[in-house]
Amino acid sequence: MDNKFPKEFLWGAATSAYQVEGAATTHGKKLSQQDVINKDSYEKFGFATAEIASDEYHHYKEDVALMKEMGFKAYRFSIAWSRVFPDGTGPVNEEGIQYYRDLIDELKANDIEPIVTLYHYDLPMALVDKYDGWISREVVKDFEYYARYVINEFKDKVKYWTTINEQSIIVQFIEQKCYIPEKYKGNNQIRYQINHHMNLAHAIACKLVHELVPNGLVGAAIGYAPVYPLTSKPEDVMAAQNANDLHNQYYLDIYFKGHYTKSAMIYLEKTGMAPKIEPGDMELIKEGYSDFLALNYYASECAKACPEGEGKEICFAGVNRSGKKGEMSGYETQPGFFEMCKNPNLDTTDWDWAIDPTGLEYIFRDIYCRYEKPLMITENGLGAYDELTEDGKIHDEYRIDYLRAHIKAMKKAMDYGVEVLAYCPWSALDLLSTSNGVKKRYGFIYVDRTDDDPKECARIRKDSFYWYQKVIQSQGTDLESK
Ligand code: BGP
Repeated sequence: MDNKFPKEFLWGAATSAYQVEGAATTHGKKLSQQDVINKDSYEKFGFATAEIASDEYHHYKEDVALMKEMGFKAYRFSIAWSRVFPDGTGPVNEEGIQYYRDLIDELKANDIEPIVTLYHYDLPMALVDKYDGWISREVVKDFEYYARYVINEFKDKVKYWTTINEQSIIVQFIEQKCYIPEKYKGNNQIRYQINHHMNLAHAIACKLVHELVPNGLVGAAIGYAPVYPLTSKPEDVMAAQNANDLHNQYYLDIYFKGHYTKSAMIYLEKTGMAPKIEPGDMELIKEGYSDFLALNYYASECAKACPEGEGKEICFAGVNRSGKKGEMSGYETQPGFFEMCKNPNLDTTDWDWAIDPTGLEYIFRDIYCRYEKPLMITENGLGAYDELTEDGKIHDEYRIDYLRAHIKAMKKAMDYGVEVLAYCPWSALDLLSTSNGVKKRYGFIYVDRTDDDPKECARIRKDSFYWYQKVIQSQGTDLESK
């Protein structure tokens, strides 16, 4: 077996707009729902806001130079809708679109392939104010307006497009990912309604790429955690299948087969959470086929049986805000279907995410064998506390261990025939976490700031920076040197 990854393999890393850019309300940009949600997290938990984030807006040239130094072949990032169309629709913000032209040109000049995500959680707040955002079907036509403009603008420079980031995670963590007006709080049906609108938007974006971009390739970026049964008791195995159907299959079937997974839909109908589907919707979804699947893989999950009639109520995923192991606020429960739980066989991060490289090999094998479409990793990484030592270094051995194990798992899957186009771990540089501020770090590049103090956001190469440089230089054969 050849040890090397294919020559054309796209080594890189990922970020998203609101988590790195900053300049949240300057240069013509107006608020996105994430700017508002993160301001609230700052007030409640003391986490940094998105106002400055990693200040990539002002550091992008330096960041691209660092990516080049690491040897990147690709950079996966997202475009902020509210930077391009500050009001969601209407006139374009020239300065905003120019920022992305400059970023893409800078990447191309450095032979780094842009992998562009159209939507990464940051709906323009104007559309929330206008019609409650993704809850309303009206958003679909505004998304089309935005997507058409952006795809058309970059059709000659961007080949790889991902549509909507992590619909499955949006459903789970609805209030973190979407601004939900007070009157809808506690209404679980809107989770699946929002997702249905996103499926329409996803299909439209796929069609637009196929129509406008010569040789363009498009797919969704799914947050994918395989669900294992807690034990080999048949009831637990069945619960894991139910959880897989609702968390994973429900999305894959839309992207690749153009329909909703029956078992999951029947459960949603039974519990009053099913989306309203209008005539023509499913036809549109079928037409918006995907060329590949982008996977964001961090962890696997675990489920056990949850018999009906034991007094349990429907609840969705918990979150660990403290960054102390074991302080997860709860686990999703779908009575009669499944209950999520901790996997006793796996170690976790400080935020209780199970560390499971084999899970990556498992999902690659499983998904590829079922759909036979190329896959790419658009996120994978370890959220950790990093320490900047007195001599200006960051010894993030733990991150290297995590990434090394996942690259090995990916290679094993490839050796068994899985077609993988790219590995873009999370994240190129430190950024604002979706749920834990900036103290939970993921980057190869350290950004010198804290939750309270943005300082100058100076960039510092971590040990993992030099390690990844060698990985790329050696086409994935040298995973050991530092
Ligand atoms: C994914 C998101 C990213 C990201 C990452 C890590 O779900 O697509 O935006 O931040 O998870 O999550 P967190 O920031 O909560 O640690």
